[in-house]
Amino acid sequence: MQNNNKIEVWGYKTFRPFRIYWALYEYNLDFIKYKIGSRTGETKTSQYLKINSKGKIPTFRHNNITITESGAAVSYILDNFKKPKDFFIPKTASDKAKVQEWCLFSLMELDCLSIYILRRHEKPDSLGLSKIYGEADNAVKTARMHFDKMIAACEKSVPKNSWLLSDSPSMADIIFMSCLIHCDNFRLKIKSDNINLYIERAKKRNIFQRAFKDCFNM
Ligand SMILES: N[C@@H](CCC(=O)N[C@@H](CS)C(=O)NCC(=O)O)C(=O)O
Repeated sequence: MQNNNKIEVWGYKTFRPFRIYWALYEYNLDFIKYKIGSRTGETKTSQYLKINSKGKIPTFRHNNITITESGAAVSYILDNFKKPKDFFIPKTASDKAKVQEWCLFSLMELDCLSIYILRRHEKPDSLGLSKIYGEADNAVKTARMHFDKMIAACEKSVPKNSWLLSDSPSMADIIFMSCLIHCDNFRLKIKSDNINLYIERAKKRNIFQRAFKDCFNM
């Protein structure tokens, strides 16, 4: 176990830094926040680029280790600090694989292949960055179709009354939920009552609400 001196997080107001905030709140860890935003210039300073050469948020630092992928940062937190009672850490090979399956599915199919394509190629009035990355109507259309297809594919695996793998949340819930709460921004409608109920249940968690308020400055 590591001690928890000096945990730092750069980034806020979007769903990727939120993953780290939520994990830190679950583990009841204090951290120093640098509330910098993407495309404000704050991620392009030479000082920041020395910490994160991608020029993106979030960045996580604990003592001497710096992590510039949100999923890896969450994983580090869960593995290195004292586990709270009400949090699920998989022990068996099959549970570990299931957590990974949810995380990779969310990061690849929901985040990269759906949400991020919309972010890059939607028009500015739809919160997109087509002025920077170019208009790509077909990519936008297929990203929307892909999202619907992936939601339909996973909806039966979402439990009716619990978190994804247990009665306590796990990394799978942090990564999956982070993608789901971002959909509205891009008018991605979740066409699954089961998943919408899961979202409502997850949003009721006090720790989720506190992390959300802090990350989104509410
Ligand atoms: N795979 C990275 C993605 C990070 C990322 O794309 N962050 C966005 C904001 S949430 C960003 O900084 N975008 C700025 C850019 O793409 O230039 C992670 O999950 O940490």
